[in-house]
Amino acid sequence: MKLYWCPQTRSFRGLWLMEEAGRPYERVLIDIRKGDQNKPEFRAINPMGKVPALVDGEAKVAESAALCAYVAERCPEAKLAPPVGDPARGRYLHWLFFAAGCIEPAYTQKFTKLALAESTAGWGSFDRVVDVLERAVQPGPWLLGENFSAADIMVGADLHFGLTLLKILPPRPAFLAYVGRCSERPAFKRAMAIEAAGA
Ligand SMILES: N[C@@H](CCC(=O)N[C@@H](CS)C(=O)NCC(=O)O)C(=O)O
Repeated sequence: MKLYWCPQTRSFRGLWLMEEAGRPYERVLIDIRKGDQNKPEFRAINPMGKVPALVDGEAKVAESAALCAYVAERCPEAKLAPPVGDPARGRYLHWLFFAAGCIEPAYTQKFTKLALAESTAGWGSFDRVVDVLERAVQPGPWLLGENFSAADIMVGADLHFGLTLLKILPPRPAFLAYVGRCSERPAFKRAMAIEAAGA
């Protein structure tokens, strides 16, 4: 598998994912600060011209949550997703989609101070998303209980960057504890080291 990435971007999720998956993979640097994402070769992989993206033989995948779902299926030995038929799969999919569909737009709304009716915005409001996340990560250790999953990569990365780089999340104890558990994972540490070396 080839991961197309760029340091200090959302492609950290892809790095963490591949490190959790544990299979050998190739990293291809797409320097979005130099415009690599606009080259036709990369647009053929992700027409949006955004990282991360993944190529696996004939398969092309973009969107971080889709990468998570794809790699979890592709590498079942890493146990990054409950198997089909397991009731835990419901909540797994819920949190995977929640990260893309609710956390990201809630952050954007907070940054832009965009006023929207809660019933109209698909994510309700920033405060509603934050409260729901707090209840989700509180019991721990992971979103699905004892089993870490690719949903923790999506939600964990958003909470980590929400607390650190973006400083947009209130530092509630449940968030600090959950992000602390995420950042203690060896795969997270390896992904951070790759980021640091690439930056
Ligand atoms: N929805 C995408 C977002 C990816 C994204 O926005 N990547 C940014 C970097 S953080 C990017 O590649 N920007 C380059 C550009 O738009 O030209 C995902 O979740 O993977």
